[in-house]
Amino acid sequence: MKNRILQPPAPAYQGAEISAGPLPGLNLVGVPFDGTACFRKGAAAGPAAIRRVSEHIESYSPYLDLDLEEIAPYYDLGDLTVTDSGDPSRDWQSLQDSFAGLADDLDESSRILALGGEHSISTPFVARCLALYPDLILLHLDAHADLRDGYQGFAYSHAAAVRRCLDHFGPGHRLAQFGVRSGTRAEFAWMRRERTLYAELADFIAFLEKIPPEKPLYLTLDLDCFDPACLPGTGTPEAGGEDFRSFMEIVTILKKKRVVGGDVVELAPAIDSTGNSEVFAATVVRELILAMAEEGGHVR
Ligand SMILES: [Mn+2]
Repeated sequence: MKNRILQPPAPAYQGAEISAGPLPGLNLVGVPFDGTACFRKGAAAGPAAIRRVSEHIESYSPYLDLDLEEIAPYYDLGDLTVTDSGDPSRDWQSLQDSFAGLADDLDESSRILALGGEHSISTPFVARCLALYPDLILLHLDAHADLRDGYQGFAYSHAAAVRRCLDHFGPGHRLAQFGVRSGTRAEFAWMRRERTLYAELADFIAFLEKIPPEKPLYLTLDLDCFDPACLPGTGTPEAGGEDFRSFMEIVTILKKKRVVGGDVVELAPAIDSTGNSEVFAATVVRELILAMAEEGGHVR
């Protein structure tokens, strides 16, 4: 791997060596960053935990009837280099700089599945896809609305993740949110007014089903959208939430759609001493790799 802004990946999810030129197809990249977390830190350890436990789960998904070993090649680029100085602005800038280095190696055919890290890491990845696709739909699965215009004095806080993505929206872009059950009165008023929130799974499924197959989608998945009973290892858990079955109903539809980018954020492995959360997260990542592998007919 030629790019010095990336640290080498762990063995799991590691694809073939990439020699030169734009990075083709589907690429994983870890973003071990939790510089803006407001409650409990630990999401910086997310990418390493997902890679570690991914070696111990099956490569085959009975839900999608696809196998990681049979799909088109995908690549684990390793982790973006980020700093942890305790100064959110400085650390956020280090993330921007590393992302800019990665973006130099991407072209329109490069699709990224980013592994957080906390939710603030999504913004540069989402912004790249918004710039490439003027009709992109941003799918936001999260317990939190993330629509604040900054939090605790910092504009790029993870509590403002979606608000910062909206800064990059053009007239043809659309936001669709699911799982949100925590936010301010103002955030909920905005979601109701703009009709971005799907409160019931059936409504969200119906919305997804109707999306034309060529429409570009980006999925930003905050793992705290799951019920804390399923996935307690996250910094800001919320009672209630989704389980794996309802998630797979969504993924089964996404498999038929054109997902051009995504991220899975907010796994904080140390918060769950049983280790179940990281296994859950790795399984979620496996399903998303399989669902994204087919975009553009890349399956062998
Ligand atoms: Mn959240």
